[in-house]
Amino acid sequence: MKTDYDQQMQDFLAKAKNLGIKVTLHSQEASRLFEKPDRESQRVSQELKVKLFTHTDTDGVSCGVLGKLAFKDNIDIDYCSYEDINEKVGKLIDGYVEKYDKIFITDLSVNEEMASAIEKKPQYIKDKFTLLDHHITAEWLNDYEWADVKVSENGVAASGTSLFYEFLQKEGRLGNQTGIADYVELVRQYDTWEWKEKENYHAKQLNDLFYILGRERFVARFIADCSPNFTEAEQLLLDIEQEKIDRYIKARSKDVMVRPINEYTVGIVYAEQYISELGNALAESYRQVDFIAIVNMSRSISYRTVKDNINVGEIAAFFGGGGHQKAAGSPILREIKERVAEMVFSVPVA
Ligand SMILES: [Mn+2]
Repeated sequence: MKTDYDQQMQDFLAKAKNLGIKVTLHSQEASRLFEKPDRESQRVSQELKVKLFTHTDTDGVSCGVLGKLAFKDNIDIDYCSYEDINEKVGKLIDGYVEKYDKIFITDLSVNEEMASAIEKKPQYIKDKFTLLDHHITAEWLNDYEWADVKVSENGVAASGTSLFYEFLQKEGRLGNQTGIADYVELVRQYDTWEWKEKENYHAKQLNDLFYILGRERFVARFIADCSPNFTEAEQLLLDIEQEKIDRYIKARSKDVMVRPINEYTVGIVYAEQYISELGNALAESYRQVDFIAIVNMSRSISYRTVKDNINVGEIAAFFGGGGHQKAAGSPILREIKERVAEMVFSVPVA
């Protein structure tokens, strides 16, 4: 892969030679321009400047870990939600796309408007993009050459991290770091909720550890050692956390409002923490509802169901979001937050 600059230089040198002009090159520059193609591609791969847009959950952030392992300091990572991904990608393509050789979007997707904005760019810019997602609501993106959306592979449910891992492996960009395959598999099992069926609590605890450590510490921990075997200190933190989770679920369970939404009966609850765990626990205990909607006013709405005839991905899509059949999410618009704030203070409570 030649850069535009290299091509221009080589054209210039060829012209100069034809005209009989002697051009003296700095030796480093000369060897760089006249390297054999295989060495050249090695050089480019080392210097490749990479941008990654990825999701903010354990699966998305683990794509960040893999990106760091593969590209070291040459990767800039932007953790995004469904609310800001399009704006961020838009800013990149209109402003600083030239800065990067490769742009990944993992574990979440752009909307139609942004997809066609990418598609309208010249081929060399489109070629920089690789979108890897596993959400069924993003399958339409497979019409684009630069997108690869796979919900499952060979009958195994995929996750953002498992897709990115496979991609990087194929490209030969990862070494064989101890435990990396185990780490990726646990992230996949958690994200696809397969851990539940397999009763693989290690996967669940890895996700808990992500929330305990926070994004920066989690990334640093797994870059340094991607083995998912917990240290003694990590295990203690996890035990303390589990006690907190159990208490939180018990308290939130008492606050569920059962309401009709469209043709469904829904259990609605306000909560900000332990969303997946809470959603699952409530869906298990409120058997009379079709699904659980967890409203986190400061962020978004999460949908969970344990019923096979309900597809919360479709319901979330109806409210401007997306996701899977049993777990999905949609944003809360600023306008709605403002309306709720007005309502909260419109009725004085004696
Ligand atoms: Mn995911």
